[in-house]
Amino acid sequence: MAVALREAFQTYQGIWFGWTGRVAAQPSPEPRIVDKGGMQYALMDLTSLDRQEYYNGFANRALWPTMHYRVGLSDFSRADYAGYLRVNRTFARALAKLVLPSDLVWVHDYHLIPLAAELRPLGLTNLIGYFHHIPWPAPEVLGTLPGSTDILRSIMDFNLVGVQTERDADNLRRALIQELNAAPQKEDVLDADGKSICVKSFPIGIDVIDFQKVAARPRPNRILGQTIAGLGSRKLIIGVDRLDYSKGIRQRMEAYEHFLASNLDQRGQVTYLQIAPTSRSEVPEYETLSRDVNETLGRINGSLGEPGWVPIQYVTSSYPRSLLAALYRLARVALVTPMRDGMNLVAKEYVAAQDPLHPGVLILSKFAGAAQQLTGALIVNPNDKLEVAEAIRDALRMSHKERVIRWQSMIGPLRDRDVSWWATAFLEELAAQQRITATYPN
Ligand code: GDG
Repeated sequence: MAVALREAFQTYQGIWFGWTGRVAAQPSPEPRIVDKGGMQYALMDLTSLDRQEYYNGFANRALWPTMHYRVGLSDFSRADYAGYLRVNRTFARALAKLVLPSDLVWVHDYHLIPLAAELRPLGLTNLIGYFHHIPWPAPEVLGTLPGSTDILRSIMDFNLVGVQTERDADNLRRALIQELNAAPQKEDVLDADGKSICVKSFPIGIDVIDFQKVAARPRPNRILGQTIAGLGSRKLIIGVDRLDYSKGIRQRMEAYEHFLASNLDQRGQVTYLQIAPTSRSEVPEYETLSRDVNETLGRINGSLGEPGWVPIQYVTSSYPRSLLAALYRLARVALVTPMRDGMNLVAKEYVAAQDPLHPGVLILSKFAGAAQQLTGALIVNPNDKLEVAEAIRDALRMSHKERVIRWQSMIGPLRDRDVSWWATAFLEELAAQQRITATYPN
């Protein structure tokens, strides 16, 4: 996402406003202005209580699981929710001083849903857009989260809400109609509480040309050399995900185990490399996940491995982008099987990184937003281990001709809807909205 936004900033002038990711005992209420790499940043620290309640708490332990349909993992607390609102208010007060009357304000992701509702009472009538990077769940699922009606009410203070897929847009529109009695108007516009909002899908893309270049000419790297040497004639299967329960890493390992159990001739012939950089390690559910994945990994490698062959290679450190691109290109198969995902950029990066003459095969979950666009992938239900195991077998056996046809069907649409298309489409749509005229009480 950061790569995508940096791209947008090269085209449009702007200030990037946000949290430094750091905590301070007494953070300044004024943002620190930093110029770096041709961009201007306005950055704020938070207190450790803010980080606990706002970031680790409501955003990552309540909103994130609910939005990913994991209602059972969602842990709502009123204190966390109050912290979420408090930090959004702090951000709004600092940001309001930087915004000029003609500026467009583009807000990103679920940490900042109430930001427009906090900015409006400060007198901002600017066009404010919000892009939601993660899934927007069905209204019945969102409705399980306490505070969700307030969240929907605060959404109405944006002029434009962008989501990844038409499925997400439909879910949000239905929630606004059901919970706020919103009235649908022309073309994706709904009215409620005397306000108007446009809800539309803008599938995020990647910088396809740059990724192709990097993959074709990677920087020399020790790990790449070792991987190539270690593979020998074996085929490589790759998975790349933040270590997150939404990504289905444990389930994927079990599907691969199924594949090895039902295709004995493949033992020793393939290697599955899972790159899973640790994330949100302060959130207890992520600790549990890490333990589960390690146990599954140990069991599979212990029971199926042989001297000289480890079925699954697993790394939790983050690799440089150039190495990642080269590994994608080396892999005959990519396993991208999230249980839910707004889009999933790894799927797009894998396709972009392939050698056009010898492309690999993408196995993609039907619950990733990317499945709406990448129809040349083998589309699977990640809950069905047998189906995923069969897809692995089919991908490894797939003829050269079919691999090329499938890849060609995906690369064109990826190029047409790259990251520049995404940023431009969103900003043009935002600029085309009508400014609000209502005044808000202070
Ligand atoms: C959210 C939504 C939506 C991963 N490991 C390494 C590394 N990565 C990079 C990948 C990719 C990015 O991180 C992950 O993007 P995803 O889209 O797969 O997933 P989230 O982080 O959950 O992102 C998602 C996205 O926002 C954008 O809207 O698609 O649905 O959940 O770019 O390459 N990069 C490097 N080393 C690693 O080890 N350099």
